[in-house]
Amino acid sequence: MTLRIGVIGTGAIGRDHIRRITNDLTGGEIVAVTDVNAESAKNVVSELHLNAKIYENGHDVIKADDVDAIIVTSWGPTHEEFVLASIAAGKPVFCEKPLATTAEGCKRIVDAEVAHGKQLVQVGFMRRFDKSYRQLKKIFDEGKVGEALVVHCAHRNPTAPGFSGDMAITDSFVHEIDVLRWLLDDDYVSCQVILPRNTRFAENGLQDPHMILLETKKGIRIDTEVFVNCKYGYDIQCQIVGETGIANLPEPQSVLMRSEAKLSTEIYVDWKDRFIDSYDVELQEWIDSTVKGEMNGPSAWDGYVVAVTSDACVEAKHSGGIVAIELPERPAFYDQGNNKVL
Ligand code: NAI
Ligand code: NAD
Ligand code: ISE
Repeated sequence: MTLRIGVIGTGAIGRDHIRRITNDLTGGEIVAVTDVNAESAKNVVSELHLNAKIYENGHDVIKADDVDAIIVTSWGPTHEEFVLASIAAGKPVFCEKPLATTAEGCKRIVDAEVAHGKQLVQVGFMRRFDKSYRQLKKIFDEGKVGEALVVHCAHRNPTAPGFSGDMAITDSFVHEIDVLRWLLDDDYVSCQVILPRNTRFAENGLQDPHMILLETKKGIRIDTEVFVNCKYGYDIQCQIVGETGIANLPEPQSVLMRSEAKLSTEIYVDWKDRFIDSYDVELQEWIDSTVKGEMNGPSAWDGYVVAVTSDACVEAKHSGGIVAIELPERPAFYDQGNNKVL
């Protein structure tokens, strides 16, 4: 069976997901698209030679009889509305992060999904599908470095066009929030944000970099440098310090060069390239499991936990204090997936 997919939002990542489903993956076909910028939707249909209908708005895509499943890649503030409408229509929905821009919005989605009675929502946290993170998790789960004590991370973008306010946390650091609780099989209890000297390259009054400290239930301490105008490249680092050893996230594969009196390897500059394989695996697994009637990736609950943690980090940034991260019990409904965290 081919999964007939409708896409809401044909910007940077929407277009990229449409391209991969159309050209690289199997089992899915884009049959409907929409974008508030009608020109953008039209362009993607003609440039990628899609046999897809262009709709006036997201709700018409969700309602269309020939659409089996939805991908939401519009701007963050629109996600909640489209995910809730997909649940109301009983259709599986893959939503790019954030699930909603507030924790309350994510909770409304969790409540709607639980009331519906079947898991329909997957959130676009693609690092869980990344080969290097999966290798690191395997080593850790096999006990090769013992129990984790400390984790050091870095999330660096060369530039951050369009970033303002707290987006380094709400748009970038959210990936660490998701992937680290999956990696360590733990949840967070508190956070603190330390603001170092600001780079002169930060625009729009942005603080950059941030040092974000998280403490987990098991007592693991995580420090992450989030530096979104680092200039030199797109660089994601993660090191687990365990009781008996250290495990590092593998560097992306690239040719080791000896040239011009230098021994060097390339560093990516774009998240699209660094995680290109992960997005492929993520969407292929989503198509395959959706066709089987399953939902195995990051859930609405995971999206909610990220939002609660991200809100606490924003509060900690502005207060300068240590902020508790408090979550309600996870509904038993979410035990059935294979992506359990705690
Ligand atoms: P973008 O700005 O390039 O694209 C967003 C698109 O949504 C635009 O074309 C806009 O016209 C459209 N749009 C906005 N409101 C709409 C509405 N109500 N109905 C239909 N279309 C609407 O943004 P980008 O970079 O593609 O990001 C989109 C989403 O993907 C964001 O939520 C972002 O956080 C997420 N994202 C996830 C990444 C990941 O690594 N998982 C990477 C980049 C973005
Ligand atoms: P973008 O601005 O390039 O694209 C967003 C698109 O949504 C635009 O084309 C816009 O016109 C459209 N849009 C906005 N409101 C809409 C609406 N109501 N109906 C239909 N279309 C609407 O942004 P982007 O970089 O593609 O990011 C989109 C989403 O993807 C964001 O939520 C972002 O956080 C997420 N994202 C995730 C990753 C990741 O690594 N997982 C990477 C990039 C972006
Ligand atoms: C972007 O929106 C993403 O989601 C990327 O994965 C992330 O690494 C980057 O920092 C964000 O700007």
